[in-house]
Amino acid sequence: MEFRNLLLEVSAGVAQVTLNRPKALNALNEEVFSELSSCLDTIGQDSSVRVVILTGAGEKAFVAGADIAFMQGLSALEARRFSLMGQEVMNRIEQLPQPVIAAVGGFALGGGCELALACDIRLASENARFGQPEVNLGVIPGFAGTQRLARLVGSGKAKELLLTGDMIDAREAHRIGLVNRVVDRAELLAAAQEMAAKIAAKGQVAVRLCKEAVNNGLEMDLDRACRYEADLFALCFATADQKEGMAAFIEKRGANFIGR
Ligand code: DAK
Repeated sequence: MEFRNLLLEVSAGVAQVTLNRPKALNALNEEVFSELSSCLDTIGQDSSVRVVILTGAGEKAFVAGADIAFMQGLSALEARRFSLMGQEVMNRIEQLPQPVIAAVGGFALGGGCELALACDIRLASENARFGQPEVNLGVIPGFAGTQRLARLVGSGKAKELLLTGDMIDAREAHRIGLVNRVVDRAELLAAAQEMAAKIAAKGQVAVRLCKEAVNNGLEMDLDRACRYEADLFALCFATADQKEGMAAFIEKRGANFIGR
């Protein structure tokens, strides 16, 4: 598939999606959201894709936020439409059957931080910077940042970042749980590919159900969530992967999962 603002490469079951507007630090506008939406549609329906990596082109930024030049002249109704488009893309990432790893090299600000938050796992390079600077522009985050950030790092830290607009570096992001791991800039994509390959080698039904269990379970009380987990666990026993995985363990060999 060809896009103006994205690069999509699929290899060995891993789709790498690169936001490709480096001159604007990969800022998000309607065209980018529309392309991301079709790209995610294609990936979601492609069962050969087991894991997705989302990253930004250039050395400086993952995504420096929503495109301020684009937003500057929006009417309230257009702003609402833009916000809903962005939220739809973020939700689609969260609900994509495959796990999504954000490889964050450089700035992840505003909508860029929100995009990383919608992913399942965040790897950051040493030079990564995170923040929700919307208050500096007289607005609040519009792509669910107030919600996902608070759920991930707790309301106290989230409010500090949201109210001050301060940027934090990769080490601090790691310390507060916003980032899973910090690596050298030169190692970022290799680290993401290595993690993706590790996940891609597992039973794919189980991988997808894990993502679903965590995402949906977090919206439930613990009793209901545990019963939900039991249902998904039971579902695994209807798959060839469960039979293969357990047989391989008993027979002391590597499992050969087929994703069914
Ligand atoms: N939008 C558009 N262009 C951007 C941009 C952005 N967010 N960030 C950077 N650029 C452009 C710069 O304008 C510059 O373009 P040229 O001048 O070269 O044409 C180029 O990228 C390089 O940027 P700098 O020259 O500024 O580079 P520096 O290294 O000096 O600074 C920086 C890097 C990331 C610290 C700085 O560029 C910066 O502060 N950028 C803005 C970061 C920011 O404020 N991000 C949050 C954006 S607001 C809502 C919907 C959505 C949102 C909110 C509400 N509703 C509808 C309710 C979301 C809001 C946001 O994400």
